[in-house]
Amino acid sequence: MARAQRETEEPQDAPSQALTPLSPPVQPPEEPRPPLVGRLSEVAGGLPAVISTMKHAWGEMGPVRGTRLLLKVNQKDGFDCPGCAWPDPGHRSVAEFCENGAKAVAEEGTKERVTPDFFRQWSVADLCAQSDYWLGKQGRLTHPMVLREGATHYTPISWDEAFALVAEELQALPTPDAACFYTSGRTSNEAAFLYQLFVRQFGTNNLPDCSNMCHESSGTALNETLGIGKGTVTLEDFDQAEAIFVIGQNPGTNHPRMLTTLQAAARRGCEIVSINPLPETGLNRFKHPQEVFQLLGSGTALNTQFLQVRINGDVALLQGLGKALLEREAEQPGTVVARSFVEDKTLGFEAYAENLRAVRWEDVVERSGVPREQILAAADLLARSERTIFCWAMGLTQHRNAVANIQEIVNLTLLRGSVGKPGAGVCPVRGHSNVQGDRTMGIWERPKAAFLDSLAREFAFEPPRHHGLDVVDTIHGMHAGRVQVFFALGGNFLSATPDTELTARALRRTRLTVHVSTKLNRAHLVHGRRALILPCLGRTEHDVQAGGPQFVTVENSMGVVHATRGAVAPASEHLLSEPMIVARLAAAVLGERSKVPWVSLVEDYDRVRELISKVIPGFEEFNRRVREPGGFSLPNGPREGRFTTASGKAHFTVHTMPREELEPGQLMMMTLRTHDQFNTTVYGLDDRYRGIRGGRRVVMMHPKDIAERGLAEGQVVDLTSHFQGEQRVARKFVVVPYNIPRRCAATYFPETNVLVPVDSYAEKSRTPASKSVVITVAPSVELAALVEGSTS
Ligand SMILES: Nc1nc2c(c(=O)[nH]1)N[C@H]1C(S)=C(S)[C@@H](COP(=O)(O)OP(=O)(O)OC[C@H]3O[C@@H](n4cnc5c(=O)[nH]c(N)nc54)[C@H](O)[C@@H]3O)O[C@H]1N2
Ligand SMILES: Nc1nc2c(c(=O)[nH]1)N[C@H]1C(S)=C(S)[C@@H](COP(=O)(O)OP(=O)(O)OC[C@H]3O[C@@H](n4cnc5c(=O)[nH]c(N)nc54)[C@H](O)[C@@H]3O)O[C@H]1N2
Ligand SMILES: [Mo]
Repeated sequence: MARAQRETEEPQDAPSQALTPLSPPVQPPEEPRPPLVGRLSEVAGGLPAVISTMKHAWGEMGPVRGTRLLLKVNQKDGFDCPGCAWPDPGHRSVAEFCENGAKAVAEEGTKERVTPDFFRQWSVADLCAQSDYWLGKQGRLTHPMVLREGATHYTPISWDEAFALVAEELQALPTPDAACFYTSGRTSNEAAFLYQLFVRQFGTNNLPDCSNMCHESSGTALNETLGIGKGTVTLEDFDQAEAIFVIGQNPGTNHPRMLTTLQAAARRGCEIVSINPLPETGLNRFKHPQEVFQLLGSGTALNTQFLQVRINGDVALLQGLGKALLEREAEQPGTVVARSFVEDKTLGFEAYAENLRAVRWEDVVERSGVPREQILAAADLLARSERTIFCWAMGLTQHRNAVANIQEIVNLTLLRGSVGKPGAGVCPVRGHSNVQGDRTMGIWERPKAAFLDSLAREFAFEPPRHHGLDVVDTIHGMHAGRVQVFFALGGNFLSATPDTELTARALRRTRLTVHVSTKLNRAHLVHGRRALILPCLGRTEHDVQAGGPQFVTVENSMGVVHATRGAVAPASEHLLSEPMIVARLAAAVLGERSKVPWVSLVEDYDRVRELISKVIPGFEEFNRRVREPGGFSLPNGPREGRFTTASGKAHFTVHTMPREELEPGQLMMMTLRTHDQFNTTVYGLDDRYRGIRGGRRVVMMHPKDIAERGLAEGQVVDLTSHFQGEQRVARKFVVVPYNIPRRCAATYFPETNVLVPVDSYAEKSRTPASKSVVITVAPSVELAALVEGSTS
């Protein structure tokens, strides 16, 4: 079997923590009952959203705490929603949250607790047998816990001893590069800034983060072409756009408040085009759950055009759009191409145009899967609209050619002169609520020289200049024994990363794994020789330090930096804030080596912000400006038509249309989020809009692809992925016929991360290609039969 084949690749010199058959499983267990499949929802929001909001909020937190917390979400004196990074409007309503934001708040605000008693009852092996949903439901972590070498259970440890333990392991390393420091995107600016400073003073740039798996492709693509790794629009631009393209994104589930913005745009006549392999409900019709009259009516129609692209058919489609625009320009010169913009502000137009002239329509249609008339209709809108915004998310960033996907969007934008003016621009819609801010604060394995120079100047030390490890490198590094300490500020590295089984073996080879977390997750259960869980305050909670009550800051998807203040008492008196954890750790590890007054800095977070304002451009007078209601916007050259590339111009780029790589019988699989999860956190077992309930192990397929394989609706199948001669298997998924293009399939993340090959990632950005997984589907083989088969 292919798994055995990978096993033999394991390096011989790695510390002996090899996976024995006795090691507990690393994937979530199968569900007891098959899911129920009903009809797709036609309308997003509405009464079901209100009911679900109340169920989660009151169910987890009780009516008093629940209502108190919800009324503080995204308010100017409240806390930033721990859900997505969609910005808040200037004028806030009393209830500035969505159904899924309420679930995120409830998940953190829950009344349940995971105490030392809980860990006494449950061994690590027993916890492994529980589902992700169950793990999350046990509640908030209350005490620092340690898993000592050879132990079966986590036991309590004091904070001092915990920091000393990390210091001891870090100091024993042959080189600082033998440690990796991961960050998930909920970490505040203050904690992130201190963390990267600590890591660089320790001596490494090994700062992999969730962004490596998320919008890294967007950052890479935009940096190269526009000179900034971020979007160029603000929320106000949506009020003026004439056309909005939503590509590879499911806002109804993942950015529900974006539907309010799209609804307002649609009501004033802005046209919305959705490009997606699936007819996602949120983009179809929307009833605002907080508009009482809306709850009963039929909702607002949102998209005017839906282009049902094949998985990874976007380069073909976007090139088709460009080709159509150039053909119109040839017919009526001077009407489509923004000549003066292209001449004054850009480079490379001729090469781009020449490439598109050579592109054949047959290839565009075949590889995109979208009929030519539909492409022409969308091009017609692009040609008419003077103000177009392009939004996208994971449907574009998680493919081998992800950077090309995004740069083809940039090409269209430049061709139409649709950037650097109101109502127009590019909008990568960020995931985690502060993932963008963490990057701004220096959480990056490939920091720019200018940033390191500022650190060096302000803190009088020589930061490491060589690039550090990203997520993919970190997995390989641990697996090869080169990385021996893994530290995570938030997140769930085991379940979020590709190649779950390999990542598990990698983590199990380390000397120490440490997780700063709010909730229990599978990454705590697949550990190094020793392991620590360090429980921290959540964003919803009061943060009081020696200098009094504190607030922290975050940056939303559109570059607005603002304050966030907790609204309720901490889940346990033993929790520390993230900035405090980082500061005490830094003091314990660096000791006399560091001149930074770590612990006194975090007595008052203004002191941390003072340092940020000295190091990071755009944060001048940080403490004053962040106290203004709504915060402040970071500078953004391209937004003002100033391109910050080396040439000072925006760049057109030329890309080869990717080829279809499927062999007969194979499908292209994308891994998606349900309506009931936040990444690896599972809130419930329903995907309401897609009509799938009570289970997550499903594979959505075109009815003809099901029939062609002799399969039937509801049948239990095994999925096998194929990559460079390697195979990976995930068992027991239920077949669901779905409105999806031929030879495409969809499953849920993280259950199918086991199928994503670690070395299948985007060119340049190295983002795992978790939306381009080549699979075959076959009737499930019972384990017994399998063993028989392999011994015969
Ligand atoms: N409630 C909730 N909110 C979230 C999250 C969550 O898990 N739950 N996660 C947060 C995070 S970290 C992120 S990054 C975002 C993720 O937000 P999304 O990117 O919306 O999340 P996905 O579920 O990965 O959905 C990808 C979408 O792209 C489409 N797609 C897949 N492949 C292709 C393709 O090849 N081409 C095109 N055109 N479309 C494609 C899919 O059909 C799907 O609609 O959401 C954030 N917000
Ligand atoms: N196959 C596949 N894989 C994917 C994706 C995909 O679409 N398909 N998406 C990728 C994307 S876009 C992303 S962003 C990554 C997400 O990767 P991660 O960010 O690593 O994962 P999360 O599930 O968001 O992390 C959840 C955990 O964070 C902890 N946590 C929550 N709040 C806090 C807090 O305030 N502080 C601290 N310290 N901890 C907290 C909790 O313990 C919780 O269990 O996954 C990636 N993986
Ligand atoms: Mo993300």
